[in-house]
Amino acid sequence: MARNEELFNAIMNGKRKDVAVLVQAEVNAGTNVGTILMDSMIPAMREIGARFSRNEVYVPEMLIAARAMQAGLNIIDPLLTKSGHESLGKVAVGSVKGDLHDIGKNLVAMMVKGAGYEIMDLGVDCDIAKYDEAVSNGAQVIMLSALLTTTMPYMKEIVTHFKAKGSSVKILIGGAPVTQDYANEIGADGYATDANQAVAAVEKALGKKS
Ligand code: B1M
Repeated sequence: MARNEELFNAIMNGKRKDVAVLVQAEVNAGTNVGTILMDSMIPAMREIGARFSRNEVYVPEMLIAARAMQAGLNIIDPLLTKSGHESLGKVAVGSVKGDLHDIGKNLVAMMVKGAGYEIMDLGVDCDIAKYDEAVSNGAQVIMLSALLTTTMPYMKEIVTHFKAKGSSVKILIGGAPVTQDYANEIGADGYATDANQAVAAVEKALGKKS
């Protein structure tokens, strides 16, 4: 599908209600939700970030764009969720301490949930105690999201913490500045560039697929 310019601009301009209407219209027209996300919605977030880097927009504009994006994701969320299936496993997901970005984390949570896993959404600004609690409550995998170069190092602290405890929990990491090399460096069990790959990483970590 070509980019839906109206939807792209509505996200960029933070028009929450318009975004909801436009996403619903695409869904009603039978457009694949992945296509809506990849062709129009995620590019809008990238563009707002690029404009922020060029000092053309500031934090408030990024914030209202994020809220508009979330309004669209709220429509997509139930469509991705499989119903009537037994959970394939328990997965906790959170943005690490100091990081308030949650759009990518929410998207990852939706896709993993849609693939049949039970999601424990820990929210943003998660310290080690939060992940610890999730593991005590049965999480077999924890997914760490970081969007800032300044919050990435906390991922290493989390991995070190669980390794020192001898925990069997699988730790997967992701987020815009995170790389496979970084995952290798800190000893994480896996890395994913996007929400689709995150599903594959969970399946691999739990031995559901080779
Ligand atoms: Co912020 N911000 N922001 N921001 N923000 C970025 C990240 C930035 C790149 C913008 C820029 O300069 N171009 C920059 C970071 C620079 C850096 O660290 N190198 C930045 C900055 C600097 C900041 C502040 C410091 C600004 C300030 O206050 N001066 C501040 C920090 C706040 C904090 O966290 N403590 C800040 C604040 C904010 C808002 C609150 C205004 C808002 C967030 C609102 C919200 O999330 N509810 C915001 C936004 C919206 C952005 C941008 C524009 C968009 C992020 C986004 O939603 N992307 C962003 C620019 C950009 O990313 N190009 C930017 C869309 C989303 C679908 O993609 O999150 O990458 P993403 O997630 C992807 C993958 O990364 C992956 O899958 C997702 C789906 O495909 N993924 C995982 C993510 N997590 C994963 C976990 C996994 C696996 C995959 O686990 C296994």
